[in-house]
Amino acid sequence: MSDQLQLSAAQFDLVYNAFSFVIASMGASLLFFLLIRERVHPKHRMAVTISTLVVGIALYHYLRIFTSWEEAFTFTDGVYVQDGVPFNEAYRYVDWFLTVPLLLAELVVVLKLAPSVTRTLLVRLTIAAVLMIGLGWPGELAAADSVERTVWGAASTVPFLYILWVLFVQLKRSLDRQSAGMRRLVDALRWVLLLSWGVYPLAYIAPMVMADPVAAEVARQVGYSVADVIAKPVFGMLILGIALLKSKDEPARESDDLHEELEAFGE
Ligand code: RET
Repeated sequence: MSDQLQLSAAQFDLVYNAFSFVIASMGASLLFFLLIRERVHPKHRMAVTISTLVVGIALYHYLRIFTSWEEAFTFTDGVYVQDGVPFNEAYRYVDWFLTVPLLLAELVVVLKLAPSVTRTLLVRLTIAAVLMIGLGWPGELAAADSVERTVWGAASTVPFLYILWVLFVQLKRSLDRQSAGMRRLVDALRWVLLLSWGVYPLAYIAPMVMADPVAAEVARQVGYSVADVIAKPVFGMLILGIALLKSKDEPARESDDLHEELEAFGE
């Protein structure tokens, strides 16, 4: 995007530390989801498995983003000049291509709706997610004040709004059959999703609405980073909460394990 940006040490470090914070959050939640999975009834483990994959994929991408950020700048005369290898923005979009459909699948799978409803939701949400990211990408490459950035951004907003509509309007209907505790958790989940997903388009338009291109770049990187922590580990924790709540309604785990062991011996 903008070449030869000059960042103060504080601005450079803010982004650097934001990436570091994301790496720590993804790594810690990866471990946590792995350690806790035994506590979730096997019937509801799939959602937790998907959360584990999501934070694992993000951990990898943030390690690469972090290195790319370091390599893009040199420290000269007290400022960080962006004269190194171009910062690779694509890691973020590649990450979303994998993680956004997975996050949506996580949400749909944990609800345990009728198989036909689950299938339809998964297909529609995945297509919309791929369109949203694919249409946003050319705009991200375009200059801050270009018509392209506005047009691609607007095009990407269409599938984005469709996803929100499915989650808020359509899913609400299928929630009526769930328990009160579940409904509260799912409601919290949808708000966390709305609040974190809403940050992405804001980070995207930062270079278009902020006069200072350096401040805009810092806002964009920090915005995407914070949103990623809420959309992946925090969202994953709520999904885990739902899976644990549902596990309580299943037969005791010990007998289940015993049953599985007996089955393994052909009993
Ligand atoms: C773009 C382009 C501008 C318009 C819109 C966008 C939306 C992006 C979103 C991304 C969500 C990513 C998540 C990642 C977590 O793993 C592509 C920035 C609407 C909503 C949830």
